[in-house]
Amino acid sequence: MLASLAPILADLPPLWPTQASAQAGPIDDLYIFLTVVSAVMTILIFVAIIVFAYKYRRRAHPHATQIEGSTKLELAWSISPFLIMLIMFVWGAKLYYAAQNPPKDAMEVFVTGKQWMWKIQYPDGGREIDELHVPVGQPVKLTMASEDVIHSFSIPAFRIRHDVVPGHYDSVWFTPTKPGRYHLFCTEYCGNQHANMIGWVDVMEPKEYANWASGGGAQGTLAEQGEKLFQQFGCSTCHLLDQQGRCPILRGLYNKPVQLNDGRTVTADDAYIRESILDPNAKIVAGFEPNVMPQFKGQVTEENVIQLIAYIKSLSPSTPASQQGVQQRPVVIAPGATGAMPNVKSPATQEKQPR
Ligand code: HEC
Ligand SMILES: [Cu+2]
Repeated sequence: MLASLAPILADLPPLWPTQASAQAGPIDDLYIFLTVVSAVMTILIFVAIIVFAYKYRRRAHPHATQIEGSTKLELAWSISPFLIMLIMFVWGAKLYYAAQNPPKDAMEVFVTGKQWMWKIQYPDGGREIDELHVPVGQPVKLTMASEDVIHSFSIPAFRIRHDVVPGHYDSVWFTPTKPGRYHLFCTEYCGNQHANMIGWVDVMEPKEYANWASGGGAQGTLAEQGEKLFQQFGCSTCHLLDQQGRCPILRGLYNKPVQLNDGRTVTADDAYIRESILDPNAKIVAGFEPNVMPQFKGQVTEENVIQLIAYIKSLSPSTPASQQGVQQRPVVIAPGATGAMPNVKSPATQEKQPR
């Protein structure tokens, strides 16, 4: 009986998937710590139940006696679990914080989840479905959007997983450490074909990767694709590149502060630009009118938005703001007069380049 089980057991995947990213080891260490603490506590509790059940059984103690509490004992079993939990909290918070903050030199890849596939876009314009190619040793940041329902992007070998919620961007990052081919899953039930929403990550040696990537996009870089869409959707008729009419100039917009007509200041990051395209009235730039820019929700796909953002990004030189001189985008100050179209401009503020 046992002998016939052996081949089945040998075929089972290992308890822990391969560790193929820089964060896999530290995450496993924490997980092992949690498991060991839970196991030890469980054993302690069960041993105590059995020992006390025997020691204080009714036959040996027909008459109940009063036991006074022990402050020392109570303090010990309150404070020690508290300290152990604190270790879990600090350890977990550290890993969580690291997971939320991709390094600045991370390579950017865009992922769109759609029933039932993962669409991948690279900055050079290349695109794939259910396949992600990355070079070993290079931090990679994924910016993820959903075209329909909630999906969840997971690469067990990298110990990463993140929900991809429609309506905004989610992101994860990792540094692959081992060349190979790893599974990529959707881990949120997202419809009847959910189980087929599976792909592969190919981690390649840098040279091999350069070879693979040299093909690039057949339709130009992501930014070039975005530029085409910018013409196609008529954005260019309103947003002139160098001349401010009824519409803000988009050159130099990326990652700069934007003053809104309600007095708030926001940063023009991916999420802000995405919202400005899909739902322009959500935030109105100070000095401009609402209801001028048409809503593009339903007309442009999440993939199109990623291309448009890449184009708008390419209009911003990546030199630090302090060196941009005249190219820097003027910050528009909200005009006091209501509805006044011409706007007062202040000289460019010397903003530090936000991360
Ligand atoms: C009919 C003219 C018009 C068209 C067409 C138009 N926009 Fe706009 N856009 C505006 C106006 C007016 C504003 C400023 C008011 C606001 O914040 O919605 C604006 C704001 C923006 C902003 C925020 C700018 C900032 O300075 O913060 C972005 C980004 C943007 N548009 C992108 C686009 C893209 C991309 C397209 C094409 C898909 C497009 N727009 C098409 C008129 C237009
Ligand atoms: Cu899914």
